[in-house]
Amino acid sequence: MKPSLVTSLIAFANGAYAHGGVYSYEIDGVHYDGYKWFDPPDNQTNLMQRRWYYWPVQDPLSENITCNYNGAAVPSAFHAPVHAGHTITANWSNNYPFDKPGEPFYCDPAMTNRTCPAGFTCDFSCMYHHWYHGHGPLTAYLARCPPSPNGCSDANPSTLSWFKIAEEGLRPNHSITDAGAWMQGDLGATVDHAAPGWTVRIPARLRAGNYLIRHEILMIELDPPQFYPECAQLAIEGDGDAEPGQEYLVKFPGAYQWSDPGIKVSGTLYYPEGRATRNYTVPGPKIWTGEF
Ligand SMILES: [Cu+2]
Repeated sequence: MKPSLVTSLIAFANGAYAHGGVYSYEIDGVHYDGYKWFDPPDNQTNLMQRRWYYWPVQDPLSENITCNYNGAAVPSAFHAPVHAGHTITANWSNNYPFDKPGEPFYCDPAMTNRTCPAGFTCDFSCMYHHWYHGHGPLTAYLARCPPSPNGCSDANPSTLSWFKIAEEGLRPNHSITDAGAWMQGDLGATVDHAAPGWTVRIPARLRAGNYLIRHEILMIELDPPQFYPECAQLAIEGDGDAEPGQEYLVKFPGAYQWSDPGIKVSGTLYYPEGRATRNYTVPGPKIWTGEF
């Protein structure tokens, strides 16, 4: 990393409220709440998502790169059903302290104090605001869990073999600093609080079973970069028999290095060499779709 006064000041300004993660999923029209990092895990049942914390992982070699801080299974072994070939949408939010666009509204980030300013309703919906960052790729991975009566909730995600099923990198004819260059920026749309999520397809021929899905936002505006990995349990159905070959499989940590071009570029966006960058290589392995 290259410490500088400029990036330190930006990092400070983009404080705790500028972070977040996946708060819910949609599969075939069904909404699934995610894990609420600000509520005790034992109060939360029927969750597909593993535990997470809103603060970004800032080291691609960290154990936390796999499934976030304390990416432990939740008390229930619930796996959301999804048919191979169908889609799953992840919905990101940050913790930015505004209740309505333009209206300052404070929510204690630890939610230890839920009192609110007069005239506001304070529940955890005050946490649900649009993704704050706009530079860097989105990726989605799957990993098959070993056979177990509890499915993936017994699995240690860092021992699993992950394969990438989707990515959204730099859009054509953009430099990495452009507004609109990244789908990540779309997640921050502020129309009636209706920011879009990101929808990915489960490979149609994938062998059925219990899988973890790992969504990741990588924010490259600052140095060090910010990784937001989130894992969730899926029961994938179907009669396919396809599985990715070894060349598609990676471990987390292990899949990323500081020297990966798509990571190394972090923090250069506002310097001449970075501003001119019009090619971006998304970190990680090539995508496996299961198609021939
Ligand atoms: Cu952030």
